[in-house]
Amino acid sequence: MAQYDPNNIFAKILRGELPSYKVYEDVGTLVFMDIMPRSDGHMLVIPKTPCRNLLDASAEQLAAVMATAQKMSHVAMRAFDAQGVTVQQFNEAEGGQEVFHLHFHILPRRGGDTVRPPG
Ligand code: DGP
Repeated sequence: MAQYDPNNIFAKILRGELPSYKVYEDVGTLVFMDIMPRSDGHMLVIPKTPCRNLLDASAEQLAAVMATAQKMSHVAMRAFDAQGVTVQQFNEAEGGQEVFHLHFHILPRRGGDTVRPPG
């Protein structure tokens, strides 16, 4: 597997070098709105420390990211008026990953909707 690239887009967002619409932050994680939302309220949860994807994540990073993903799922239900939540995560280009900093997609869902495919 390739090395972590510190110049990936999400690392730049973490360093404040690129703008983002932040919705939540704690000591280990950051949450911001996806620039190409596939459902209304599409959020991304990332660890603040370098991690390419699930394959090189530490137990601490996973615990922090999953705890935040659960919080944001509740946010999706309440603030984004969802009736359900889809959580997605992709690993390596062949697995559908486009940005190589670990992230979980939080997709608020409503009755009768469809999640648009990535890309
Ligand atoms: P993937 O690596 O396939 O799990 O998806 C990457 C996601 O990141 C995709 O839904 C679009 C989003 N994205 C790409 N560039 C930016 C950006 O500059 N800002 C934000 N907020 N989201 C981005």
